[in-house]
Amino acid sequence: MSNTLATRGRISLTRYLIERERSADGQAPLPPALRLLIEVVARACKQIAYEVGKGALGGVLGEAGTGNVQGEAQKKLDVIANEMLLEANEWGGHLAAMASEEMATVFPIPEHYPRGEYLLLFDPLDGSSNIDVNVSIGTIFSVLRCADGVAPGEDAFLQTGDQQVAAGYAVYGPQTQLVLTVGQGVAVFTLDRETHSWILTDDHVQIPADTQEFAINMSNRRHWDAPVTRYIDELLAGKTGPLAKDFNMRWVAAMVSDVHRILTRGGIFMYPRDAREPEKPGKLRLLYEANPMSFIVEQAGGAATDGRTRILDLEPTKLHQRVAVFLGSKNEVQRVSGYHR
Ligand code: AFP
Repeated sequence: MSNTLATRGRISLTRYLIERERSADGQAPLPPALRLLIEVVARACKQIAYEVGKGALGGVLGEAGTGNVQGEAQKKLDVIANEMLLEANEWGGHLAAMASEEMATVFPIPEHYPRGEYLLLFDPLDGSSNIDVNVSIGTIFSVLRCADGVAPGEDAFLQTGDQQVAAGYAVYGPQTQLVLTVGQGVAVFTLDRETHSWILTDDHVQIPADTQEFAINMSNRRHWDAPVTRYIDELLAGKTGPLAKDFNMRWVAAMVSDVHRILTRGGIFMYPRDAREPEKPGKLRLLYEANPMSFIVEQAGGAATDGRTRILDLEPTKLHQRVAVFLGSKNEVQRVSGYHR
């Protein structure tokens, strides 16, 4: 808990954003339309949190009986969360279009609604394989600007991650939390389930540069490239190896949860490319998973690469393109990236 909060009492998300809007501390003020966008997304995440919490009682578990553009079977909650985000955002006048992991093509704002300057991308329910076993899941979102005069089609979304104006995620776990950056550091809000408000609980998130904890799906070891195998073997060698310290391992299989742990206590998260599908550069999607998470991690003092290149510098060519991801404590991300180079 940073001392700012201790002296200011309960700060709601709305107050936090309005104070950013009036920013007098030399930081770029937050445009009101962007404040509205973030509040609408945060409200939709609250709705999703309540649906998630119903579980079997709400008939939201199991498969939807449909597939998505990724070739994955959709869970009911994938579809429910996607529809909640579309419905919440399509009429407000703050967006030009939306894109989602669950939709093959871009969703332009319907003609009968006003259009705005922002583009919203999201993974409506990240960690779907955890839904039916009651393990944390989340929602990831990213906000870009639609350049003046540019039609809000797929090409408008193909911007490097450093063009993001905001990014965040909600994590539906023992606590329901919203993590947000507008390029001025990282703030964490916790859902007060009695007043149904997002309340600021940390506004100076910092990732330690060093760590003794790593996150990777070890079952893929035989499929990794040599630099990854070398690095992981050094971590496993602990005190007896070149890194001269022991490491712990965690793998939640929901990126939001592994990233949240890293924001909270440090660590390195890795999803490298592997030989199972050599034509794919990785499993995670660049535009609505890697880019928003990399923006947040860098704003908290961490680093994020695809093994060689800073993720926020990667030039996208397709809406659903995938990327390898190494992110978290800066010194470890630099070490494993150095092995690739
Ligand atoms: P699902 O949404 O299909 O469960 O995938 C989640 C995810 O994209 C990411 O959130 C996890 O870090 C990663 O995949 C887990 O992948 P593995 O299931 O291969 O470990």
